[in-house]
Amino acid sequence: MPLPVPALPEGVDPAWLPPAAFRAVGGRRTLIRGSGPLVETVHGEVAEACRRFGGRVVREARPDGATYDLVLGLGADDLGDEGFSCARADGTTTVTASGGRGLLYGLFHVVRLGEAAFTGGWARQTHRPALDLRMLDHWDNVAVHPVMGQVERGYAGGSLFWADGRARGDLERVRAYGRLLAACGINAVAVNNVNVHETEAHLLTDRIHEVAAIADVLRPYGVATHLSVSFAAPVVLGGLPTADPLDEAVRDWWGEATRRVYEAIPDFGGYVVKADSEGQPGPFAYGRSHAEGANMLAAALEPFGGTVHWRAFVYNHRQDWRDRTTDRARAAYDHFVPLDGEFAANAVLQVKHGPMDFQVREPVSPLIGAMPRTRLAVEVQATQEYTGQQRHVCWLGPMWSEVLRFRHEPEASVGERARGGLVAVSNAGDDPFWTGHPLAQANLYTFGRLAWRPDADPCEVLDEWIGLTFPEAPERLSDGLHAALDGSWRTYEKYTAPLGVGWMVQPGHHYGPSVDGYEYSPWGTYHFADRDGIGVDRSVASGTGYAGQYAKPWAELYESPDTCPDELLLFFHHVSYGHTLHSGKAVIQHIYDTHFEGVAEVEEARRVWAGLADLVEPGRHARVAERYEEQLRSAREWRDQINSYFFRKSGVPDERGRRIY
Ligand code: GCV
Repeated sequence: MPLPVPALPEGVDPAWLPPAAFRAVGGRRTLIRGSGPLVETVHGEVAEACRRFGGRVVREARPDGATYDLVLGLGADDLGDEGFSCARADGTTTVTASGGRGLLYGLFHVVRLGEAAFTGGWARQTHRPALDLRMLDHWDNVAVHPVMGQVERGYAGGSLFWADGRARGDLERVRAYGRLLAACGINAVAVNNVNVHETEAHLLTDRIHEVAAIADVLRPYGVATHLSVSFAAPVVLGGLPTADPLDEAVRDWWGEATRRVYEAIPDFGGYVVKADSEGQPGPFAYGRSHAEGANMLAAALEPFGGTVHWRAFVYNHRQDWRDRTTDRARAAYDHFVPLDGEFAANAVLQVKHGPMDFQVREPVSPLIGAMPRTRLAVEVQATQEYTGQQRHVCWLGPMWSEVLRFRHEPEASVGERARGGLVAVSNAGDDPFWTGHPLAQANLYTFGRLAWRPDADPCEVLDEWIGLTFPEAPERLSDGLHAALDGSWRTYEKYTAPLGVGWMVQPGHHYGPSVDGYEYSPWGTYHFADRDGIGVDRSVASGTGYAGQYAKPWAELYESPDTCPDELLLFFHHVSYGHTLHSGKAVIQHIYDTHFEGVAEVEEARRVWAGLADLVEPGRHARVAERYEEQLRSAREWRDQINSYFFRKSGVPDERGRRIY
């Protein structure tokens, strides 16, 4: 039976799958070959498109030798469960996959191509994902947390999965979410926050049926379900006196708990663990290493084919700001590199892309280049905690692409080293536009496509998103959308913390400027500005030694302010305000100029958007226009606070005499 396409609740935006995106497919005669649950999903998609656009779909070829415009079928090839091939000859476009997921991805490929899929003839092309795991981590709480709310760092309403303290009874919207994820290639979702509070801990045991209900609706879209678990679960849930990973009773407890999870969810993906991090329990309490902790969970998951994603975000969050010897940027490398080669085959070390915490500009984490004998997953943040909280337009495709193409050493890019997958903290919620800011949908889509092909050109992905989301857009609209998004990350960088130094946000919620907000705090995130200069000396020669965690040539390049790239200068060095950048500008003048430019760029983007009012549905246009007002207000606030702060510290006037307070 074909699986019906999910019905979107009234008022919910179809995002990058509006019915019109299926026009080319829906007007054709299609033959679908093969059987299995995901083939039924493919059938349902094509049947719905045909219903709208007048085509026909059949499952068995007619005996009279009828021809088809499109044949989607299972067949033997060497492209794995997720790959597919396609070709066009004699008026027929043929998509072949050896697995159901491959067939579904093949269908969405044809949808993306639109009319081009049915034009001319073309030789067989093959497609398969570069990374096996393309996952979203939801920082969703089941019960509303008194400080963090329903979704930690969520800017798109409540949780898609949880409401009123339990899994939603109506999961049709989650089904629609799974469909959107499949259409951009995402194949796994962790459904709860990595900060596992007590209510959420129970999802592992007595509340596993709620997770199973979510898994049931994601499965037909090829999306596997993962769960964040508490390292202390044997104590909190099992009543054991210890969670020591080498204790036999603890190991047995995890073995049994995991067996029950698989009883409920046979294709369960595995666990995500935040241990010894920002107050979460972990193996350090028992004098055990993180490899010992991760391997205990890996052993429990191994008989069932599951994986543990063990996060490397381990650092001292109770630092004394007076202590200049501790450098948070060093922490993940210092903790984990000595453990390289000790992790089990089904333990994946999940590393944030930068050494700190998803700032608008950070160097690529040196850890990613330093653990050749460990499966690594790289984690990025689609939810815009530090990049404007979905009130600002900040399309992160270019940043992620830079990270994925970065080579610690010539042999392999980050995209190639991420053998354990690419993971994003999701930016989606129950908001009618899914992501709060309608244009932030582009981040979710781009993440999926870059996880499929880390070397893809992000600008092409952006245009793909525009083409799907606005299938009938005249050129003026697609150009306007492209202009609003492309470059928005650099604009955001210009009007916020300068030259890679990071933070300067308001403590706690992290929105808006507060230059010294974290300067005297325990979090290890300092800029050290004084009357003479600014920045963190992370050189080996005179600083914390962090630059030495890289291989050559980066260690040498970052070591000296003369060779360090401008955009990371203050991350690696403390320099005077008069220090001349490679651009030829003094640091202080760069700060002034970029802050004025950043605001001017937001003004221009707002103007472009206003000019598109006749081409965008009123609701979407108004939502974006409203957010541009806030972005502009906030960007001006950033500009004026940052410029005034550094003018007051340095006493150096703007050489162009602009208004500074
Ligand atoms: C889920 C940052 C965020 C936290 C988040 C943490 C993490 O510190 O501010 O909200 O916790 O990263 O990645 O675990």
